[in-house]
Amino acid sequence: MIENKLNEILARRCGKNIKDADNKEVYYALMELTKDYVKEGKKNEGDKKLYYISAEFLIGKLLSNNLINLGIYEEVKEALSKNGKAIEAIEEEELEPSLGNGGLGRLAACFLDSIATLGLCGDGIGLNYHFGLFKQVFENNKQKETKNPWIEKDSWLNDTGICFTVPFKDFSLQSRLYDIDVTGYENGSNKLHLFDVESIDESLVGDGINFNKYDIAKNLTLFLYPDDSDEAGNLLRIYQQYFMVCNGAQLILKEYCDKWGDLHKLHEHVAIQINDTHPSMVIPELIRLLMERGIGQDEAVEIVSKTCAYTNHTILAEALEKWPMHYLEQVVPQLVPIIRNLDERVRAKYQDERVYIIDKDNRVHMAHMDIHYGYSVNGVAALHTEILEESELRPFYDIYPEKFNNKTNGITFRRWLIHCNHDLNNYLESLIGKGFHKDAEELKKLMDYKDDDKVIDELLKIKQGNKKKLVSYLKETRGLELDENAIFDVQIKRLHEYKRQQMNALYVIYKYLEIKKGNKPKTPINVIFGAKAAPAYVVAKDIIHLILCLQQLINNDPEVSPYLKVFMVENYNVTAAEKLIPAADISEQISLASKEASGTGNMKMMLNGAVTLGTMDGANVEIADLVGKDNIYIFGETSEKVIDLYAKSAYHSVDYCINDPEIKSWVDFIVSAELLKIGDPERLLNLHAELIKKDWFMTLLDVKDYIRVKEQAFADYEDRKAWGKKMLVNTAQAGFFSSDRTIAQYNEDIWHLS
Ligand code: 26Q
Repeated sequence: MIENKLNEILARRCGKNIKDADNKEVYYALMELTKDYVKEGKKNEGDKKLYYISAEFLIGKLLSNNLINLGIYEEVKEALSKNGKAIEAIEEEELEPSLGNGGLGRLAACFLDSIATLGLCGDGIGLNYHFGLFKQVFENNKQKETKNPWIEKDSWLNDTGICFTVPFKDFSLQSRLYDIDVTGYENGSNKLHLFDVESIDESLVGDGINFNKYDIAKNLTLFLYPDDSDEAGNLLRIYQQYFMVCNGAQLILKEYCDKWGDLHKLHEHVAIQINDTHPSMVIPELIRLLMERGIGQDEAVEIVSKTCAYTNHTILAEALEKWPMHYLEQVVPQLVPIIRNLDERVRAKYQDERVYIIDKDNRVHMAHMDIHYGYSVNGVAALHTEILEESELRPFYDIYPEKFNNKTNGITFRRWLIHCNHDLNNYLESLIGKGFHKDAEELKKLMDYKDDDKVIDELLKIKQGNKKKLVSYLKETRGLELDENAIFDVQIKRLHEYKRQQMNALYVIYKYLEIKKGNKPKTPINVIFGAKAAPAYVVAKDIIHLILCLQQLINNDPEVSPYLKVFMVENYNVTAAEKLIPAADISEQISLASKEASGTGNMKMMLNGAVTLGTMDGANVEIADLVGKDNIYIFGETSEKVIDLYAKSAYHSVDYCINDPEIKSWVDFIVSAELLKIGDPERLLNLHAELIKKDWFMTLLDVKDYIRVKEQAFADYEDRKAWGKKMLVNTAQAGFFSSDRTIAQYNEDIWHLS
């Protein structure tokens, strides 16, 4: 059946059949087949519709995910293999759309999957970045950014023909809407709406990622913004944000009017979830558009306030968007009187300047606008929401306790288990049936097998198989030579000081020195990193440099490399994550307590049977609760202690160096003769000084406890049976972290879709 269809499509497209066509031709044909299935299939509908508006949707490759959700993966795989083609080879042909930085963008993608899977009527709204996030290459042990194209002649984008006009201060732009189908797992489909600029010009971009930042009409959707800091970059970000929300608001009103008509009742049929503050201008923009359509300002404010809900993803002060008013005046003067009016309403009611929208330096606090003029404010893990309520957003919580709620993040098991770990998924199905695909809590049935040696053995075998596959993948794609019999210790996430990759690097130094002293580990250790640094984030780039220098030093040292190796995986992205996660033994989640809002990589690794080594931060706290202390390795100071240290300015990293010769020896190794010979002395000296003089995220506070607990984890790994049991418990308890649960809660508490 599918074989015939595929042959028909190929015959029409290139006059070939499956056997004769090349992998790329088969890939395109499968894309067409997928789109046909969606066209003929069920669309999710309802009396109320959700719009999840986000500057990032880190969707990853779509082919296999769609085939799984449409229920035709196995049939396609068979049809291909009958004709001498491997589905894995076809998957390789797809370019990954990197339309997100990291956690927040990937969360949005998992949410779309779950919204469709639950049969809810909800679409995504975002931007069609032509190059997405930069591609990372390593040169001279440093990160270099290059462009990362993903749109080909044929792609998942469907041109809708829908165009809007977006007014800026001195000119207007025409937009064009492209849709990507979002398939639900054995359910109906929704859409991801990505807006582009009609006049975009890809030829503005050369080899790197530089381009003329001032030619807005040609450059607006070329790149996704990493957190950059120069003025032209910031302005471009505001152009992007307004372009997104102006188009989004027009689309929402158009769809609403086509179906319902009476704008006074918008909030009864529409919910808008604002993904962090990047889309916050949708609030004044919607008010503006409602007023243009004849609704009075008071009522417009009220309608919008009953329509919009806000999710906070960070408590790092520097990541909370505060735009100077003169930026907004330069880009979108039409919003300025509306924002001033919203601020005046706040000032008329509250005398506390901490809750004003416009501060005394004339900067607009986007989050404050969301909280006052949205009906829900949520954090993304229990601890994170608690910190928002008790400290970061305390004055707002005092005013609006009823708006605050927690929605602990989740991940879609379709991608992060069924697709990325076929062997584990098949084995789980054979033990507990397929129920967990739709009801993730059914994974708990696995607990019945926790003392079953045969099951434990099989889980260990599957992990070993995944390690073997990762070894070949990294050899082929990155030229890395991992040891398949080593412990795979994995830290994969954006590079940021608060995530403390530098602490892991200090462990590597400690272990290197131990091995040199003759203290060799029983089982070799592969310390694996994957991380991109924002191009303008100097310390983050210095940390990458340190790790790459350690990789060169250690992996080429015949005395040490049989016991310890370091790997920094170039261009870590969703595709790489899908290979790394099933192979991980230890999941490094070592952020400074209170700083990681949730984390979602922690959930992915847990589900795939890795054991967490982490601080009591973000969703780690909930993981610890679920698996119990025997099945997780926790270390480090608590968030209370950390918050207190900040409040009292009582942390001085230099004291740790002076008072503890061991810590000093590890830190000083960064500027040892060995490393200075390999690396760039200026960069290594800079990082060394940073750690001793600043260490804003308190690496040295926790490094000793980290090393102690990590050594314990490695020691425990030796008892294979006991370790296998920990793996089983982690997978069994991961059901809570299905994004189906998260979305069901968003719907129950916030969206109220039928
Ligand atoms: C801001 C201003 C200018 C340019 C860029 C930005 C910017 C871009 C992206 C600021 C923040 C982000 C991304 C934040 C993010 O990914 N946060 C993560 O969200 C996850 C999903 O909730 C959490 O699991 C992580 O803990 C959190 O760090």
